[in-house]
Amino acid sequence: MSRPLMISIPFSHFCEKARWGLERAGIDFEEEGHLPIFHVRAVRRIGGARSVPTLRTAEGVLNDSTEILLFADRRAAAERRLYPTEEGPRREVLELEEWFDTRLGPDSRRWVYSFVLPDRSLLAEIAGYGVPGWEMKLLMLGLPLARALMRKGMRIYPKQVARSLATLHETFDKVGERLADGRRFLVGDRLTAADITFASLAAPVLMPPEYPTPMPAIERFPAAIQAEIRWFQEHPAGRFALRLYAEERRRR
Ligand SMILES: N[C@@H](CCC(=O)N[C@@H](CS)C(=O)NCC(=O)O)C(=O)O
Repeated sequence: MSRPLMISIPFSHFCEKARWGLERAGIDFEEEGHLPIFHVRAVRRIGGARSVPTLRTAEGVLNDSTEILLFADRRAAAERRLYPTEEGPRREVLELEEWFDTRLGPDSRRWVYSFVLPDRSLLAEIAGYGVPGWEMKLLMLGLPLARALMRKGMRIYPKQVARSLATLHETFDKVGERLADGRRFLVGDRLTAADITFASLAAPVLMPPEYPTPMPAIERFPAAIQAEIRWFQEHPAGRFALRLYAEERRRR
């Protein structure tokens, strides 16, 4: 079979997590990008369920970013592995990954969409990269409907957005506490899936310059949002994720 095919929403942070893991592990794969809503048809076409990233491999279809990282890990050379082989540290990495996947990922997405979704030109700038032009045209034509569907799907409502922002602060504080002893990585002395997951799922609130799809200049946002982004960027956990992007995020 040909090389693995990843269906993505290119700017999605869960897709970035999978992309980073696959690239880090040295897996040669193809990426097919779509806009939200349009991704569903592409995912179904390769036998997936609904969400992205979805990876078609010779062994079957993987419908979850952690499954994709585990797949990449099994094929990686020893020095590129994403999970420790020792039982204790491996469990620790998987637990951190699960925590970031279930809290940080949805929280950062909800908070960022709350100010990007209403702004047509910001949305076009962020979402238009690496997707068919006709999808972008249709999305812009049907923007009120698309916004309503996305708000409902991700529960982007004021109360939920405020709660997500508070939880983001707590998550950063907890990660910061873990890093307070000066460690370079979350588990052990080398990059693991826990680091990749934290950095990529935190990226929407940090806007690292190395993120593979365009990030708007933060001056584009209202002052209160800029202040929040600076808080994240200057937090020890934020500085940690930005360092990982600067030092470890090498593109193919
Ligand atoms: N647990 C999943 C979550 C992935 C996820 O939430 N993907 C979003 C994009 S960021 C998505 O596909 N949302 C649209 C949908 O579910 O149809 C994973 O780790 O892969």
